[in-house]
Amino acid sequence: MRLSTYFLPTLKENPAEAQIVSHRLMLRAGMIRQQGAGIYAWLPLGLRVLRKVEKIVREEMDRAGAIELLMPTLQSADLWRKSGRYDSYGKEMLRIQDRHEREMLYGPTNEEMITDIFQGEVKSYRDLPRNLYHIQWKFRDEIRPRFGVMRGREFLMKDAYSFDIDVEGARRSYQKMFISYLRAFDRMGLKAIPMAADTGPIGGDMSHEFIILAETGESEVFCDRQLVDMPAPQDVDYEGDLTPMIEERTSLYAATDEKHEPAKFEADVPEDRRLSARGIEVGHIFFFGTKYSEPLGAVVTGPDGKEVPAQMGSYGIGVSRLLGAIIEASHDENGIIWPESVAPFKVGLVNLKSGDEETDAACSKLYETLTKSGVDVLYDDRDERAGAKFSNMDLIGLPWQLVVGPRGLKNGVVELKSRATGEREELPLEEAMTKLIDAE
Ligand code: 5CA
Repeated sequence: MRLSTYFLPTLKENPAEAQIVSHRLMLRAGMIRQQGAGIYAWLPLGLRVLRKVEKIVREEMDRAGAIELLMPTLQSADLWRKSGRYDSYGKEMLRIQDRHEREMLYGPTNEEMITDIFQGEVKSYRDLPRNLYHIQWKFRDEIRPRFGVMRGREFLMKDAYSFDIDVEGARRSYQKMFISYLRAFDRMGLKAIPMAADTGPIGGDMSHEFIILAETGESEVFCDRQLVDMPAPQDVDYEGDLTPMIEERTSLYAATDEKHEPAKFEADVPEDRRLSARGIEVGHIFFFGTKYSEPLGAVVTGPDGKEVPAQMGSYGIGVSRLLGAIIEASHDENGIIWPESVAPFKVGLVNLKSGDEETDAACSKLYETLTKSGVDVLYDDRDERAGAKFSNMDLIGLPWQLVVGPRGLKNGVVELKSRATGEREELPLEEAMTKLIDAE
């Protein structure tokens, strides 16, 4: 992408309305713009990151055997009356009437709808287990939307729903999601800490939140709670046998308890392994058994010919919130530091002297060769001061800056800078290109 024809409205000043660093940087880096309280437009740079985060989540869901579908944002009130949640959900639910005065709502979550879809199609235990998910916008009329995408009213969520014939199966489905969450967050450069949690309006018997430690975590939710200090995800061999990891994690539950009540983590974890901190909830998983399958009639015939309601769980990831969490975890005083896996572009190509024939030609060659090789490049070809280009690149946080100027070109070299470490290296042009392509 050539910056001269792109849409990247960066801001030099800190916007007054932003209280936390991720919100400030998302506004300054031209990623989002507010369109109403807790409602944001995703500008091109922000959208690219959102899509990358979404892709990682999708890949890990697929790897865990979940199947993607897409449900609508608008739902009928009648469906929610069946579960009793139309009345109990309260003011967070945005209620709408269509032209026929039919009551509708903008979905805050999809337990009712997925259970309804399931009950219409699945009749036998032979078709189980199944885990169905979608990545869709949700609306919750939060009383205090704040911190940008961190607590929005409209936000992008991945929600998955598992259906099993018995509690044992449902537990396995839950554990699969547990592991797949750790993998997904790990791939985004985040150390997520699983923590036993309340089930809130979703309901159920067992629940875990996945928390990213950050000073700016929502204090009213997380302060003074004990987080469980588990091994960092990268210490676990994901690609190999998952059994040790599952065993290690599940050893912390009251695993044989019929009711599947979560263990009192605080009590089970020795004093020296506890920590108390604030954090950001990026995921939340629930096991709720037959809470929705019973009222919505999602029954299947078991091997003995008897009908039983499906055992269900639901599994949410705050896709749009993750962008805020990643920035909270990875930035410095100059701007964002994107982990490569979610960076909007891998390389920022800085032309130190736009208009200089030789520099323009070298940059164009680099840009075209890299782009053709599948490397995402943002080429700053504008007629701007070098200093302004550098601070802009630092602000938007691309992993690599490739700096090209007339002086270096005289010696056949360009400069490659790592945003994360700040290290700079002078390299022959071809070598810089190969280095970036080979790392793909
Ligand atoms: N149905 C269940 C699981 S699919 C559910 O809705 N769970 S939830 O309420 O915990 O939401 C799932 C995730 O969405 C949360 O962990 C959080 O990361 C994200 N989320 C929830 N509310 C908001 C919000 N207002 N703004 C941004 N992200 C949010």
